Amino acid sequence: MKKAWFPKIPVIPFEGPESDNPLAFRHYNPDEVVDGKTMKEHLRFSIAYWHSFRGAGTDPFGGPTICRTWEAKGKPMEVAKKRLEAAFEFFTKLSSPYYCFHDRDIAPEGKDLAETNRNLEEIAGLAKELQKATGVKLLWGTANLFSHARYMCGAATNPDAAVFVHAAAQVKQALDITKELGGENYVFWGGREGYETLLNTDLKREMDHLAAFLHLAVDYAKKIGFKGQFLIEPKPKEPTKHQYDFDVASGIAFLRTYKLEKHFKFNIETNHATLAGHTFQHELEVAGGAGLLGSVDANQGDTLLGWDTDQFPTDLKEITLGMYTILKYGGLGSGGFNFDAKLRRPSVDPIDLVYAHIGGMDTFALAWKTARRLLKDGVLAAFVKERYASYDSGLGREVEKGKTDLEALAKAALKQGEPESRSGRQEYLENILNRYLYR
Ligand code: XUL
Ligand code: CO
Repeated sequence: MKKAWFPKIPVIPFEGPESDNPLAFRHYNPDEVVDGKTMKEHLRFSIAYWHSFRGAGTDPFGGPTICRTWEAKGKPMEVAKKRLEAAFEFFTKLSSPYYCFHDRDIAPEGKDLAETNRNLEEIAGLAKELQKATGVKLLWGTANLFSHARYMCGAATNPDAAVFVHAAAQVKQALDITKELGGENYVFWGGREGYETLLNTDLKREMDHLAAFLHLAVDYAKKIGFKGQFLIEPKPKEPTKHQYDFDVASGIAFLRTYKLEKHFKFNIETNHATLAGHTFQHELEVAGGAGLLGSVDANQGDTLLGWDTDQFPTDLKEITLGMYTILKYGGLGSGGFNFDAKLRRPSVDPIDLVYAHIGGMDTFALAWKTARRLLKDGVLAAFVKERYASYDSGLGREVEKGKTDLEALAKAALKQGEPESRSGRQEYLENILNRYLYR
């Protein structure tokens, strides 16, 4: 790459937990081999193009606060190219093996769809070169079907079929370039696939249309030989009042209703989980239990704010519990940990972006190490196993195997008397967790 866009930022070294160098990793040691794989390969970190390279600090009350050097001058396509070079320099300096983008993040819209498509194709060509030169790979691609005014009433769920058609064209090209760039997954986040009011909405028809849209994508992927994993990213609301992919449980019902469950897994985002009134771990448990754990959008919300603040993740307890569930279910497969997180509005310097990612990566690396110890020692698992032991034999076993009936159980209940009261030991277990978190 020709020019250093982050001249003051070195390749971030690993210096260990005792280091007080703010520009060093304390827990993420990309090259350390653990169980035959490097930490880089285990953790599969990814940087989100939209926040880190398109985010400018705007909020509903104010315009941009952040202006990077590569954005300062030039035509949109020239800026897009400089931005892409800056991004790959950043990915490399942070030892992030992956990145993710929406089609419209990397290339500007043209005067019509044909020009927009050409812009994207050209920029994707440059992305391919930069991927080759740096070894950074594409974790997933997606299409932005929510920013443009045409999508104000949804994309696949828009009442106007012409908008559905436009969105389909966008997904077709996004799939083409994701395949071309070796993307390992493809994400659908239905930001505007929901409604503002039921007064003007045919909910059933909209959900049918969303399913039809996803089937079209699955069929096209098959046709072009795209082998990546399709992912649904649930979120209950924002920007819509109600989004159809509300949470993992409603997502599973949707996928099964429309016979899509073989083709999709879930991309679970921490802040979306909390917006749905769940914990991050809850969403991972529901997906893991259904064998549909796909990938993670790593961030965190703010308990005092009711919207998607997309902060960089620093909450060790929340992430360790999530990581515990992920490891318990055998990991994320082709997924990874994508930092779908943005700087706070006053964090205007390039170095803030570096601190933010160091913090996020170190939080996940430490959480991963702690969760591995928790699993290896088996303290929580042993307690849970014992708690359900009555289902391992006798009547409990018959219930699980579907080999009993209500009459037999009613008879047994008369015989066995009142069930014994047994403690759930929550406080004891919380103390154990703290011993692992803060030792
Ligand atoms: C929005 C969000 C998206 C998706 C990709 O809340 O999380 O950025 O991750 O469209
Ligand atoms: Co996300």
